[in-house]
Amino acid sequence: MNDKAAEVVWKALDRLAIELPSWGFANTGTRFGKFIQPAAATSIQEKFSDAAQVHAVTGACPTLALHVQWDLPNGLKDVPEVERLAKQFSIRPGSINPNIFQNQEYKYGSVGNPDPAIRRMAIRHILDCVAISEALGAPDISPWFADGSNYPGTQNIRKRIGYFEEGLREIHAALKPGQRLLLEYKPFEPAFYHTDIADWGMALLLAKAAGPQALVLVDTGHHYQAQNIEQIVAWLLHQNMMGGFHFNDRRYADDDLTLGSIDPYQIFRIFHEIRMFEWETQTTADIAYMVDQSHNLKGKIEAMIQTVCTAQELYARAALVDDGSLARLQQECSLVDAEETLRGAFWQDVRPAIQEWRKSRRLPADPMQAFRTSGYLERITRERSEKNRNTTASYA
Ligand code: RM4
Ligand code: MN
Ligand code: MN
Repeated sequence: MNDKAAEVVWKALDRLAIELPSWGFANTGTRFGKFIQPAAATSIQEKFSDAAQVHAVTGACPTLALHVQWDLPNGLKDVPEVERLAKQFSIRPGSINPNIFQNQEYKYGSVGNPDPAIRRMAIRHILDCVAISEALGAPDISPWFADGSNYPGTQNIRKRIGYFEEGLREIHAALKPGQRLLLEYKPFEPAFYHTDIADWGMALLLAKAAGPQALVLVDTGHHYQAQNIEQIVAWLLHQNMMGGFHFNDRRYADDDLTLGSIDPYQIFRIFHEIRMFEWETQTTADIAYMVDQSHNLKGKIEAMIQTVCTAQELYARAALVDDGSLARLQQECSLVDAEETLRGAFWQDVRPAIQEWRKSRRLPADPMQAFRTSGYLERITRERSEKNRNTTASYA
């Protein structure tokens, strides 16, 4: 790779920040049970501590996404504790994720529930999250709605759209300048007949109905097979409605597998769509790049390091696409050459340039190895295994 290309890689990496999910460090499982890991985090302090390890070796993860019910069970009252941990571990709180899917009350939905009292409960919780976001100076509130139904005829879909419009409008009205409401969509699971926000079109229309600070969040695992995700991203960019990503990979459904483990070319194409947009418009897209993965078999911290390194590699490769020539080739309809411009960048080995970038930023050249030799994993395994042994793994 020549110096000019290496410079492009360095510049790209300098601007790529990836947010880690607090829940990615905790014990998680499948719908059949949890696999308990002796080193898994069971407190917010441990989650901050683990995230700080990933940031220490990659330099790319300054923020931690929080799930309010799991990480701030007492709501606003827990803000000082979170601030203390953020300071202690030099990791800022990231997106604030309401939980409107776990309580028994949400059996038939949250903001889309036919019962006004339950809709109120859900809206109140999200309003609390808006207040938490403000208090923490973490501007993105990122709700995922599990709302939907399992059988035809059992719910009035249009009525529920109305409930969502109304509820989201009220929530939007509580936003302060700078705060953003990122609406995530998902086609199915846990609902298997209809999901109230099933795709990007529904999320987009609801965001528009809510107000200008509402945008769409794309979770890469929340699509049907073969859906062209970069096209969705292109549309959202074109509409100035692209708010953030939840990165993960999948083969079948919402598998939450490691980013790029199944289809790295897709993530590359998504990154390139964003870079091309920025190049054409000479603007910077304000997109929150977040990871939403749960590794029940891989070691959690290692899996996160692997994820971040993969994201950096794919982002760097996307940066190597010569957008000027690509634009010209597209205009001329030089199909093979245009495709080769894209594909050629994808096949570049950016790893040596990334290593050099790491060294120049006083980061370990090999983050995984640095983590493995740090002794951190051995220490937390010792400290946490007793507590984890007592964790329930079964459904019953
Ligand atoms: C959902 C969705 C949300 C995440 C929950 C735990 O499938 O991806 O973003 O918060 O899982
Ligand atoms: Mn998600
Ligand atoms: Mn998901």
